[in-house]
Amino acid sequence: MPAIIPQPLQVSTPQGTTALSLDGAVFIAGPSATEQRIALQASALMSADAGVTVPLTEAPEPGAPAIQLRIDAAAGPEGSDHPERYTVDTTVRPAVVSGATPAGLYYGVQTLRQLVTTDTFGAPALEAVVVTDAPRYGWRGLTLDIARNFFPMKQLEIVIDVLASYKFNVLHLHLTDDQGWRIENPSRPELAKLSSDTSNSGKAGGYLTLADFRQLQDYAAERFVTVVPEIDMPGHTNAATAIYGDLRPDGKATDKYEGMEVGFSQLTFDLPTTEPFIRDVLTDMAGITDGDYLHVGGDEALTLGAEEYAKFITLLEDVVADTGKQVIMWQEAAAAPTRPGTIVQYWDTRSDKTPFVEAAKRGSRFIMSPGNHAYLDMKYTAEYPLGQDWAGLIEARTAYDWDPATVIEGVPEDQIHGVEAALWTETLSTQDELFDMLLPRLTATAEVAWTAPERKDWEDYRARVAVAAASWRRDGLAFHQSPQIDW
Ligand code: TNX
Repeated sequence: MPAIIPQPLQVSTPQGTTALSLDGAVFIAGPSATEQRIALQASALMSADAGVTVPLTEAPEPGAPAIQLRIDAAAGPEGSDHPERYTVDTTVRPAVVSGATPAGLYYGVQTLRQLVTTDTFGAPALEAVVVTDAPRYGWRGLTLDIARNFFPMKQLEIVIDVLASYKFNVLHLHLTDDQGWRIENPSRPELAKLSSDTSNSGKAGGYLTLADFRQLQDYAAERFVTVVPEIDMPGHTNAATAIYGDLRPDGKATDKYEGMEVGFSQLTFDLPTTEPFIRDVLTDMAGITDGDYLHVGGDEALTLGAEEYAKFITLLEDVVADTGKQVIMWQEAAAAPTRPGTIVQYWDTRSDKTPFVEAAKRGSRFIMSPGNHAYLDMKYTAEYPLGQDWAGLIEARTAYDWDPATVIEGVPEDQIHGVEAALWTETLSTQDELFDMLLPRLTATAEVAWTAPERKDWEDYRARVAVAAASWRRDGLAFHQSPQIDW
Protein backbone atom coordinates (compact mmCIF):
# COMPACT_ATOMS: atom_id res chain seq x y z
CA MET A 1 0.00 0.00 0.00
CA PRO A 2 1.27 3.48 -0.82
CA ALA A 3 2.26 5.82 2.02
CA ILE A 4 -0.35 8.55 1.62
CA ILE A 5 -0.83 11.15 4.38
CA PRO A 6 -3.58 11.88 5.31
CA GLN A 7 -4.94 8.37 4.77
CA PRO A 8 -7.60 8.47 2.02
CA LEU A 9 -11.08 7.07 2.34
CA GLN A 10 -10.49 4.27 -0.17
CA VAL A 11 -7.26 2.89 -1.63
CA SER A 12 -7.04 -0.24 -3.72
CA THR A 13 -4.20 -1.87 -5.59
CA PRO A 14 -5.81 -4.09 -8.25
CA GLN A 15 -3.88 -7.25 -9.07
CA GLY A 16 -1.98 -7.44 -12.31
CA THR A 17 -1.47 -3.70 -12.66
CA THR A 18 1.99 -2.26 -13.05
CA ALA A 19 3.67 0.93 -11.98
CA LEU A 20 3.45 3.85 -14.38
CA SER A 21 6.91 4.84 -15.54
CA LEU A 22 7.65 8.53 -15.24
CA ASP A 23 10.39 8.20 -17.80
CA GLY A 24 9.12 10.33 -20.67
CA ALA A 25 5.78 10.80 -18.91
CA VAL A 26 3.65 13.86 -19.54
CA PHE A 27 0.64 15.60 -18.04
CA ILE A 28 -2.36 16.32 -20.16
CA ALA A 29 -5.12 18.52 -18.79
CA GLY A 30 -8.63 19.71 -19.39
CA PRO A 31 -8.97 22.96 -21.36
CA SER A 32 -10.03 25.35 -18.60
CA ALA A 33 -7.57 27.89 -17.23
CA THR A 34 -7.87 26.29 -13.79
CA GLU A 35 -7.10 22.79 -15.04
CA GLN A 36 -4.17 24.14 -17.02
CA ARG A 37 -2.84 26.06 -14.02
CA ILE A 38 -3.13 23.08 -11.65
CA ALA A 39 -1.42 20.92 -14.27
CA LEU A 40 1.50 23.34 -14.37
CA GLN A 41 1.70 23.19 -10.59
CA ALA A 42 1.56 19.39 -10.77
CA SER A 43 4.34 19.37 -13.32
CA ALA A 44 6.62 21.51 -11.14
CA LEU A 45 5.87 19.52 -8.00
CA MET A 46 6.24 16.16 -9.69
CA SER A 47 9.55 17.13 -11.23
CA ALA A 48 10.85 17.93 -7.75
CA ASP A 49 9.37 14.80 -6.18
CA ALA A 50 10.44 12.33 -8.85
CA GLY A 51 13.62 14.00 -10.05
CA VAL A 52 12.48 13.86 -13.68
CA THR A 53 10.68 16.47 -15.69
CA VAL A 54 7.04 15.62 -16.32
CA PRO A 55 5.90 18.38 -18.68
CA LEU A 56 2.39 19.52 -19.46
CA THR A 57 1.65 18.91 -23.12
CA GLU A 58 -1.28 19.22 -25.46
CA ALA A 59 -0.35 16.43 -27.81
CA PRO A 60 1.53 13.57 -26.17
CA GLU A 61 3.80 11.38 -28.28
CA PRO A 62 1.95 8.16 -29.13
CA GLY A 63 2.74 5.62 -26.44
CA ALA A 64 4.14 8.13 -23.95
CA PRO A 65 2.97 7.48 -20.39
CA ALA A 66 0.43 10.18 -19.66
CA ILE A 67 -1.42 11.48 -16.63
CA GLN A 68 -4.63 13.27 -17.36
CA LEU A 69 -5.88 15.98 -14.97
CA ARG A 70 -9.47 17.13 -15.08
CA ILE A 71 -12.33 18.63 -13.13
CA ASP A 72 -15.14 16.12 -13.17
CA ALA A 73 -18.28 15.90 -11.03
CA ALA A 74 -18.00 12.10 -11.16
CA ALA A 75 -14.76 12.21 -9.15
CA GLY A 76 -14.52 10.83 -5.64
CA PRO A 77 -16.10 8.03 -3.65
CA GLU A 78 -19.46 6.61 -4.75
CA GLY A 79 -22.26 8.78 -3.46
CA SER A 80 -20.03 11.53 -2.04
CA ASP A 81 -21.07 15.08 -2.78
CA HIS A 82 -18.19 16.64 -0.87
CA PRO A 83 -16.74 19.53 -2.91
CA GLU A 84 -13.16 18.48 -2.14
CA ARG A 85 -13.60 14.90 -3.36
CA TYR A 86 -11.18 13.46 -5.88
CA THR A 87 -10.04 10.28 -7.64
CA VAL A 88 -6.56 9.16 -8.60
CA ASP A 89 -6.31 6.11 -10.85
CA THR A 90 -2.83 5.12 -11.96
CA THR A 91 -3.94 1.67 -13.13
CA VAL A 92 -5.55 2.96 -16.33
CA ARG A 93 -3.81 4.53 -19.36
CA PRO A 94 -3.67 7.44 -19.39
CA ALA A 95 -3.63 7.64 -15.62
CA VAL A 96 -6.34 9.96 -14.31
CA VAL A 97 -6.48 12.55 -11.55
CA SER A 98 -9.93 14.08 -11.29
CA GLY A 99 -11.48 16.42 -8.76
CA ALA A 100 -15.07 17.54 -8.38
CA THR A 101 -13.78 21.10 -7.96
CA PRO A 102 -10.43 22.82 -8.47
CA ALA A 103 -9.60 22.12 -4.80
CA GLY A 104 -10.46 18.46 -5.25
CA LEU A 105 -8.22 18.23 -8.31
CA TYR A 106 -5.43 19.92 -6.37
CA TYR A 107 -5.76 17.35 -3.57
CA GLY A 108 -5.66 14.57 -6.12
CA VAL A 109 -2.34 16.00 -7.28
CA GLN A 110 -1.03 15.97 -3.69
CA THR A 111 -1.94 12.30 -3.46
CA LEU A 112 -0.32 11.62 -6.83
CA ARG A 113 2.94 13.09 -5.53
CA GLN A 114 2.92 10.55 -2.72
CA LEU A 115 2.73 7.67 -5.21
CA VAL A 116 6.22 8.34 -6.54
CA THR A 117 8.35 5.23 -6.21
CA THR A 118 11.07 3.50 -8.18
CA ASP A 119 10.33 0.63 -10.53
CA THR A 120 12.26 -2.65 -10.67
CA PHE A 121 14.96 -0.92 -12.72
CA GLY A 122 15.34 1.87 -10.17
CA ALA A 123 13.67 4.43 -12.45
CA PRO A 124 11.03 6.84 -11.13
CA ALA A 125 7.47 5.58 -11.44
CA LEU A 126 4.03 5.91 -9.90
CA GLU A 127 2.56 3.10 -7.83
CA ALA A 128 -0.48 1.51 -9.46
CA VAL A 129 -3.48 2.34 -7.27
CA VAL A 130 -7.02 3.57 -7.31
CA VAL A 131 -7.73 6.22 -4.68
CA THR A 132 -11.14 7.77 -4.09
CA ASP A 133 -11.19 10.29 -1.34
CA ALA A 134 -12.95 13.13 0.47
CA PRO A 135 -12.22 14.86 3.79
CA ARG A 136 -13.95 14.43 7.12
CA TYR A 137 -13.83 18.18 7.90
CA GLY A 138 -13.91 21.09 5.50
CA TRP A 139 -11.76 23.32 7.75
CA ARG A 140 -8.24 22.01 8.26
CA GLY A 141 -5.92 24.64 9.60
CA LEU A 142 -2.84 25.78 11.40
CA THR A 143 -2.79 28.72 13.83
CA LEU A 144 0.63 30.27 13.43
CA ASP A 145 1.83 32.93 15.86
CA ILE A 146 4.01 35.47 14.06
CA ALA A 147 3.53 38.04 16.85
CA ARG A 148 5.74 36.58 19.61
CA ASN A 149 8.44 36.11 17.01
CA PHE A 150 8.17 37.28 13.44
CA PHE A 151 8.70 34.93 10.51
CA PRO A 152 9.40 36.46 7.12
CA MET A 153 7.55 35.82 3.86
CA LYS A 154 9.87 33.11 2.55
CA GLN A 155 9.30 31.02 5.67
CA LEU A 156 5.56 31.59 5.62
CA GLU A 157 5.50 30.39 2.02
CA ILE A 158 7.33 27.22 3.00
CA VAL A 159 4.77 26.66 5.75
CA ILE A 160 2.00 27.05 3.15
CA ASP A 161 3.72 24.55 0.84
CA VAL A 162 3.83 21.98 3.62
CA LEU A 163 0.26 22.68 4.69
CA ALA A 164 -1.01 22.26 1.14
CA SER A 165 0.88 19.02 0.65
CA TYR A 166 -1.03 17.48 3.58
CA LYS A 167 -4.34 18.91 2.35
CA PHE A 168 -4.73 21.68 4.92
CA ASN A 169 -6.78 24.61 3.66
CA VAL A 170 -6.47 27.31 6.34
CA LEU A 171 -3.54 29.35 7.59
CA HIS A 172 -4.72 31.31 10.62
CA LEU A 173 -2.12 33.99 11.34
CA HIS A 174 -1.94 35.34 14.88
CA LEU A 175 -0.81 38.81 13.81
CA THR A 176 -0.89 40.88 16.98
CA ASP A 177 0.06 40.32 20.58
CA ASP A 178 1.84 41.98 23.49
CA GLN A 179 5.20 41.50 21.80
CA GLY A 180 4.47 43.10 18.45
CA TRP A 181 2.03 44.27 15.76
CA ARG A 182 2.82 42.34 12.56
CA ILE A 183 0.47 43.75 9.94
CA GLU A 184 0.33 47.12 8.22
CA ASN A 185 -2.96 48.86 8.93
CA PRO A 186 -3.73 51.59 6.40
CA SER A 187 -5.76 53.64 8.87
CA ARG A 188 -3.31 53.15 11.73
CA PRO A 189 0.14 53.01 10.17
CA GLU A 190 1.85 53.71 13.53
CA LEU A 191 0.96 50.27 14.80
CA ALA A 192 3.24 48.29 12.51
CA LYS A 193 5.76 51.10 12.07
CA LEU A 194 6.32 51.78 15.75
CA SER A 195 5.30 48.55 17.46
CA SER A 196 6.89 45.73 15.45
CA ASP A 197 10.56 46.09 16.36
CA THR A 198 10.11 43.93 19.48
CA SER A 199 9.75 40.15 19.86
CA ASN A 200 9.78 37.46 22.49
CA SER A 201 13.32 36.40 21.69
CA GLY A 202 14.66 39.94 21.76
CA LYS A 203 15.52 39.40 18.08
CA ALA A 204 14.59 41.92 15.44
CA GLY A 205 10.85 41.85 14.85
CA GLY A 206 9.15 42.80 11.63
CA TYR A 207 5.74 43.00 10.04
CA LEU A 208 3.87 42.14 6.87
CA THR A 209 3.36 45.11 4.60
CA LEU A 210 0.15 45.40 2.61
CA ALA A 211 2.07 44.15 -0.41
CA ASP A 212 3.36 41.18 1.60
CA PHE A 213 -0.12 40.31 2.80
CA ARG A 214 -1.43 40.54 -0.77
CA GLN A 215 1.36 38.28 -2.04
CA LEU A 216 0.90 35.81 0.80
CA GLN A 217 -2.82 35.44 0.15
CA ASP A 218 -2.16 34.93 -3.56
CA TYR A 219 0.49 32.33 -2.82
CA ALA A 220 -1.89 30.60 -0.42
CA ALA A 221 -4.84 30.77 -2.81
CA GLU A 222 -2.87 29.05 -5.57
CA ARG A 223 -2.52 26.21 -3.08
CA PHE A 224 -6.17 26.33 -1.96
CA VAL A 225 -5.25 27.74 1.44
CA THR A 226 -7.29 30.59 2.92
CA VAL A 227 -5.45 33.05 5.14
CA VAL A 228 -7.43 33.92 8.27
CA PRO A 229 -5.98 36.96 10.05
CA GLU A 230 -6.28 37.26 13.82
CA ILE A 231 -6.21 40.60 15.59
CA ASP A 232 -6.28 39.64 19.26
CA MET A 233 -8.49 41.82 21.51
CA PRO A 234 -9.34 42.94 24.18
CA GLY A 235 -6.40 41.18 25.90
CA HIS A 236 -3.01 40.54 24.30
CA THR A 237 -3.00 44.20 23.26
CA ASN A 238 0.22 45.63 24.68
CA ALA A 239 1.64 46.28 21.21
CA ALA A 240 -1.27 48.72 20.69
CA THR A 241 -1.28 50.36 24.13
CA ALA A 242 2.49 50.87 23.82
CA ILE A 243 1.76 53.19 20.86
CA TYR A 244 -1.54 54.77 21.81
CA GLY A 245 -1.52 56.14 25.35
CA ASP A 246 -5.10 57.27 24.78
CA LEU A 247 -6.18 53.61 24.85
CA ARG A 248 -5.21 53.67 28.55
CA PRO A 249 -7.27 55.23 31.37
CA ASP A 250 -4.21 57.16 32.59
CA GLY A 251 -3.42 58.36 29.08
CA LYS A 252 0.09 56.94 29.26
CA ALA A 253 1.43 54.48 26.72
CA THR A 254 2.57 51.20 28.25
CA ASP A 255 6.16 49.97 27.93
CA LYS A 256 6.95 47.65 25.06
CA TYR A 257 7.08 44.00 26.07
CA GLU A 258 9.48 41.19 25.17
CA GLY A 259 8.67 38.61 27.86
CA MET A 260 6.39 35.58 27.69
CA GLU A 261 3.74 36.28 30.31
CA VAL A 262 0.14 36.27 29.08
CA GLY A 263 -3.02 37.97 30.31
CA PHE A 264 -1.75 41.29 31.66
CA SER A 265 -2.74 43.67 28.86
CA GLN A 266 -6.15 44.99 27.91
CA LEU A 267 -8.24 47.57 26.15
CA THR A 268 -10.67 49.63 28.22
CA PHE A 269 -14.28 49.55 27.09
CA ASP A 270 -15.43 52.93 28.40
CA LEU A 271 -12.78 55.10 26.79
CA PRO A 272 -13.96 57.16 23.79
CA THR A 273 -10.92 56.03 21.80
CA THR A 274 -11.57 52.31 22.13
CA GLU A 275 -14.39 51.66 19.68
CA PRO A 276 -12.85 53.83 16.94
CA PHE A 277 -9.61 51.90 17.36
CA ILE A 278 -11.40 48.55 17.04
CA ARG A 279 -13.42 49.75 14.05
CA ASP A 280 -10.40 51.14 12.26
CA VAL A 281 -8.29 48.05 12.70
CA LEU A 282 -10.98 45.50 11.85
CA THR A 283 -12.30 47.48 8.90
CA ASP A 284 -8.75 47.63 7.57
CA MET A 285 -8.36 43.89 8.01
CA ALA A 286 -11.66 43.13 6.31
CA GLY A 287 -10.59 45.35 3.44
CA ILE A 288 -7.33 43.51 2.82
CA THR A 289 -8.55 39.97 3.51
CA ASP A 290 -9.80 37.79 0.64
CA GLY A 291 -11.29 35.11 2.85
CA ASP A 292 -14.65 35.28 4.58
CA TYR A 293 -13.26 35.16 8.12
CA LEU A 294 -11.80 37.47 10.74
CA HIS A 295 -10.49 36.07 14.01
CA VAL A 296 -10.62 38.62 16.82
CA GLY A 297 -9.03 36.64 19.64
CA GLY A 298 -10.88 37.13 22.89
CA ASP A 299 -8.52 34.86 24.86
CA GLU A 300 -6.88 35.39 28.22
CA ALA A 301 -8.20 38.87 29.00
CA LEU A 302 -7.40 38.06 32.60
CA THR A 303 -7.48 41.60 34.00
CA LEU A 304 -11.01 42.31 32.75
CA GLY A 305 -14.17 41.74 34.74
CA ALA A 306 -16.83 39.51 33.16
CA GLU A 307 -19.15 42.40 32.44
CA GLU A 308 -16.61 44.57 30.62
CA TYR A 309 -15.31 41.50 28.76
CA ALA A 310 -18.83 40.63 27.60
CA LYS A 311 -19.33 44.15 26.26
CA PHE A 312 -16.17 43.74 24.22
CA ILE A 313 -17.31 40.43 22.77
CA THR A 314 -20.61 41.94 21.64
CA LEU A 315 -18.84 44.96 20.18
CA LEU A 316 -16.36 42.77 18.32
CA GLU A 317 -19.21 40.68 16.92
CA ASP A 318 -20.99 43.84 15.81
CA VAL A 319 -17.94 45.38 14.19
CA VAL A 320 -17.01 42.22 12.31
CA ALA A 321 -20.62 41.83 11.16
CA ASP A 322 -20.48 45.42 9.88
CA THR A 323 -17.43 44.54 7.81
CA GLY A 324 -19.33 41.66 6.21
CA LYS A 325 -16.97 38.99 7.50
CA GLN A 326 -17.66 35.94 9.65
CA VAL A 327 -16.27 36.23 13.19
CA ILE A 328 -14.14 33.61 14.98
CA MET A 329 -13.10 33.87 18.64
CA TRP A 330 -11.16 31.79 21.13
CA GLN A 331 -13.21 29.70 23.54
CA GLU A 332 -13.33 32.23 26.42
CA ALA A 333 -15.79 34.31 24.40
CA ALA A 334 -18.41 31.54 24.59
CA ALA A 335 -19.17 32.48 28.21
CA ALA A 336 -19.73 36.17 27.38
CA PRO A 337 -22.04 34.85 25.78
CA THR A 338 -21.38 34.75 22.05
CA ARG A 339 -24.06 35.00 19.39
CA PRO A 340 -25.17 31.89 17.48
CA GLY A 341 -23.22 32.77 14.35
CA THR A 342 -19.87 33.16 16.10
CA ILE A 343 -17.38 30.38 15.46
CA VAL A 344 -15.63 29.33 18.66
CA GLN A 345 -12.08 27.94 18.70
CA TYR A 346 -11.55 25.50 21.55
CA TRP A 347 -8.09 25.25 23.11
CA ASP A 348 -7.85 24.99 26.92
CA THR A 349 -8.98 21.53 27.98
CA ARG A 350 -8.72 22.46 31.67
CA SER A 351 -11.73 24.74 31.45
CA ASP A 352 -15.35 24.15 32.42
CA LYS A 353 -17.17 22.83 29.33
CA THR A 354 -20.61 24.21 30.22
CA PRO A 355 -20.27 27.47 28.25
CA PHE A 356 -19.26 25.53 25.11
CA VAL A 357 -22.20 23.20 25.34
CA GLU A 358 -24.42 26.26 25.82
CA ALA A 359 -22.83 28.00 22.83
CA ALA A 360 -23.40 24.86 20.77
CA LYS A 361 -27.06 24.84 21.83
CA ARG A 362 -27.32 28.44 20.65
CA GLY A 363 -25.94 27.29 17.29
CA SER A 364 -22.23 28.06 17.36
CA ARG A 365 -19.81 25.98 15.38
CA PHE A 366 -16.44 24.91 16.79
CA ILE A 367 -12.88 24.71 15.59
CA MET A 368 -11.10 22.09 17.65
CA SER A 369 -7.55 22.88 18.83
CA PRO A 370 -7.33 21.01 22.14
CA GLY A 371 -4.08 22.07 23.78
CA ASN A 372 -3.16 18.55 24.90
CA HIS A 373 -3.18 17.18 21.32
CA ALA A 374 -3.09 20.05 18.84
CA TYR A 375 -0.76 22.62 20.45
CA LEU A 376 2.39 21.98 18.52
CA ASP A 377 4.34 24.38 20.72
CA MET A 378 4.15 21.80 23.51
CA LYS A 379 7.38 19.92 24.15
CA TYR A 380 7.73 16.37 22.86
CA THR A 381 9.41 15.25 26.09
CA ALA A 382 10.08 16.89 29.45
CA GLU A 383 13.69 17.65 28.52
CA TYR A 384 12.92 18.98 25.06
CA PRO A 385 14.83 22.25 24.53
CA LEU A 386 12.02 24.00 22.62
CA GLY A 387 8.43 24.69 23.52
CA GLN A 388 6.26 24.85 26.61
CA ASP A 389 4.53 22.17 28.69
CA TRP A 390 1.48 23.71 30.36
CA ALA A 391 -0.90 21.62 28.24
CA GLY A 392 1.21 18.48 28.56
CA LEU A 393 3.89 16.74 26.54
CA ILE A 394 2.91 15.89 22.97
CA GLU A 395 4.86 13.13 21.25
CA ALA A 396 3.82 12.01 17.77
CA ARG A 397 1.29 9.50 19.05
CA THR A 398 -0.42 12.03 21.32
CA ALA A 399 -0.74 14.40 18.36
CA TYR A 400 -2.33 11.52 16.43
CA ASP A 401 -4.62 9.84 18.94
CA TRP A 402 -7.65 12.05 19.29
CA ASP A 403 -11.07 12.53 17.77
CA PRO A 404 -12.48 16.04 17.29
CA ALA A 405 -16.00 14.64 17.73
CA THR A 406 -15.37 13.57 21.32
CA VAL A 407 -13.26 16.39 22.79
CA ILE A 408 -16.29 18.29 24.12
CA GLU A 409 -19.14 16.09 25.19
CA GLY A 410 -22.34 17.90 24.23
CA VAL A 411 -21.07 19.56 21.07
CA PRO A 412 -22.72 17.64 18.23
CA GLU A 413 -20.53 16.36 15.42
CA ASP A 414 -22.35 18.43 12.79
CA GLN A 415 -21.39 21.63 14.67
CA ILE A 416 -17.70 20.86 14.42
CA HIS A 417 -16.45 23.28 11.84
CA GLY A 418 -13.03 21.71 11.70
CA VAL A 419 -9.62 21.30 13.23
CA GLU A 420 -6.58 23.51 13.71
CA ALA A 421 -3.17 22.71 15.04
CA ALA A 422 -1.58 25.71 16.77
CA LEU A 423 2.02 26.82 16.86
CA TRP A 424 2.78 29.56 19.37
CA THR A 425 6.24 30.95 19.06
CA GLU A 426 7.36 32.29 22.43
CA THR A 427 10.28 29.82 22.35
CA LEU A 428 10.72 29.57 18.58
CA SER A 429 12.44 32.08 16.36
CA THR A 430 14.09 30.26 13.46
CA GLN A 431 12.77 28.23 10.55
CA ASP A 432 14.43 25.10 11.91
CA GLU A 433 12.83 25.58 15.32
CA LEU A 434 9.47 26.09 13.67
CA PHE A 435 9.70 22.93 11.60
CA ASP A 436 11.18 20.89 14.40
CA MET A 437 7.92 21.49 16.27
CA LEU A 438 5.66 21.15 13.20
CA LEU A 439 7.08 17.91 11.88
CA PRO A 440 6.09 15.18 12.24
CA ARG A 441 3.13 16.31 14.37
CA LEU A 442 1.47 18.44 11.69
CA THR A 443 0.96 15.28 9.62
CA ALA A 444 -0.87 13.77 12.59
CA THR A 445 -3.23 16.76 12.74
CA ALA A 446 -3.69 16.44 8.98
CA GLU A 447 -4.95 12.90 9.42
CA VAL A 448 -7.15 13.84 12.40
CA ALA A 449 -8.77 16.54 10.27
CA TRP A 450 -9.07 14.70 6.95
CA THR A 451 -9.34 10.98 7.58
CA ALA A 452 -12.50 9.15 8.61
CA PRO A 453 -12.02 7.77 12.13
CA GLU A 454 -12.41 4.15 11.00
CA ARG A 455 -9.54 4.67 8.55
CA LYS A 456 -7.10 5.96 11.18
CA ASP A 457 -4.51 3.58 12.51
CA TRP A 458 -1.43 4.55 14.50
CA GLU A 459 0.77 1.62 13.41
CA ASP A 460 -0.04 2.23 9.80
CA TYR A 461 0.41 6.01 10.14
CA ARG A 462 3.82 5.69 11.78
CA ALA A 463 5.07 3.64 8.84
CA ARG A 464 3.78 6.26 6.40
CA VAL A 465 5.42 9.12 8.32
CA ALA A 466 8.80 7.47 7.97
CA VAL A 467 8.31 7.52 4.19
CA ALA A 468 7.19 11.16 4.25
CA ALA A 469 10.44 12.18 5.92
CA ALA A 470 12.31 11.62 2.65
CA SER A 471 10.73 14.76 1.21
CA TRP A 472 11.49 16.77 4.37
CA ARG A 473 15.14 15.76 4.15
CA ARG A 474 15.22 16.65 0.47
CA ASP A 475 13.66 20.06 1.14
CA GLY A 476 15.95 20.76 4.09
CA LEU A 477 13.07 20.89 6.57
CA ALA A 478 13.98 20.21 10.18
CA PHE A 479 11.90 17.59 11.97
CA HIS A 480 11.87 15.88 15.35
CA GLN A 481 13.29 12.36 15.18
CA SER A 482 10.54 10.97 17.33
CA PRO A 483 11.56 7.63 18.90
CA GLN A 484 8.00 6.46 18.19
CA ILE A 485 8.75 6.32 14.46
CA ASP A 486 11.23 4.05 12.63
CA TRP A 487 12.81 6.72 10.48
C1 TNX B 1 -2.19 30.09 25.31
S1 TNX B 1 -4.11 29.61 23.05
C2 TNX B 1 -2.45 31.19 24.52
C3 TNX B 1 -1.33 31.83 23.80
C4 TNX B 1 -0.01 31.26 24.20
C5 TNX B 1 -0.10 29.77 24.29
C6 TNX B 1 1.22 29.12 24.60
C7 TNX B 1 -4.50 30.95 23.42
C8 TNX B 1 -5.75 31.34 22.87
N1 TNX B 1 -3.71 31.65 24.22
O1 TNX B 1 -1.37 33.22 24.05
O2 TNX B 1 0.91 31.63 23.24
O3 TNX B 1 -1.03 29.43 25.28
O4 TNX B 1 1.14 27.73 24.55
